[in-house]
Amino acid sequence: MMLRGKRVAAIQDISGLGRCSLTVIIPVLSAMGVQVCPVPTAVLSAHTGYDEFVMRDLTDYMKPALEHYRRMKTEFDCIYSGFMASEEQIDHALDFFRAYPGSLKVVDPVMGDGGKAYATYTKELCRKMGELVTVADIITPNLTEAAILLGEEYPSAPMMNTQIKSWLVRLSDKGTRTVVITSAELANGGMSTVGFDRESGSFWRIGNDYVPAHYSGTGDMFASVLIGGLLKGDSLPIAMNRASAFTELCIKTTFSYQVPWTEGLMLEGQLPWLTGYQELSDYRKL
Ligand code: PXL
Repeated sequence: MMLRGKRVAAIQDISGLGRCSLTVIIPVLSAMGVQVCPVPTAVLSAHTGYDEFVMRDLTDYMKPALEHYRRMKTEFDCIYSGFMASEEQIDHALDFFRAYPGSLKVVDPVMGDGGKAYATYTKELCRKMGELVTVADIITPNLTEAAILLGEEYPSAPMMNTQIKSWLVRLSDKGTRTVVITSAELANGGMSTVGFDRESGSFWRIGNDYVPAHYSGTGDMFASVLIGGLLKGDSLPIAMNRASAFTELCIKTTFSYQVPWTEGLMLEGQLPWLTGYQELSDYRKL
């Protein structure tokens, strides 16, 4: 086999304004030395959090693109899906995952934030996302998405460790080996990123500094660094640590400029952090 670096097929939209999905995933993974092969699902002038945006749906591009990669016998080390514009796009994403059973399969079940589903996410689309997570090796919901997937109310108070652990296990029961939940506020630990690896039975927690703001594309950044770390050989807690640390750095940078949340994270000046090798050990057992 030809020697090459790691390659990720990213089944994601590209939004002009607002730094999310491919405009975050490509720079982040490239800085980590991982090649991104974009499979664009839609082109938007700005993400759906803007009052106005124009969009061109690329659903009919997904199947021929997959067929082309199959004909070429293209190998992918990872297939990674995120924001989905329709149920049909989820069916095509399922075909991608099934076509590459040996790849690391990552589903970021993008559906909402802050306790609410995004405007374009109907009940049916959320139900279909529940189908997509069952084929993944790793899922990275935020707390809102975890609640939607489990049919639970968004927690109105900080969660106890026993409760968040049971959410992690119940999500893993859907068929996923590794579950990482972001933006979970814990009674014993504050704002945290938590993870569970079913094979080893281990639970992990990374503490996050609270910043009174949220920005679009934060979940895309977290998942991208997590994937880059895992593909480069990080253990799960170290990859979670790397993803949290870089995301926190970008959040704090952006917060200092007081730009609107819609603009996303000011990552451009921070990319060198990813190109160097950071020794990390800020994880805890959950
Ligand atoms: O970051 C998630 C995301 C990705 N793509 C589009 C979005 C969003 C979140 O709103 O609108 C188009």
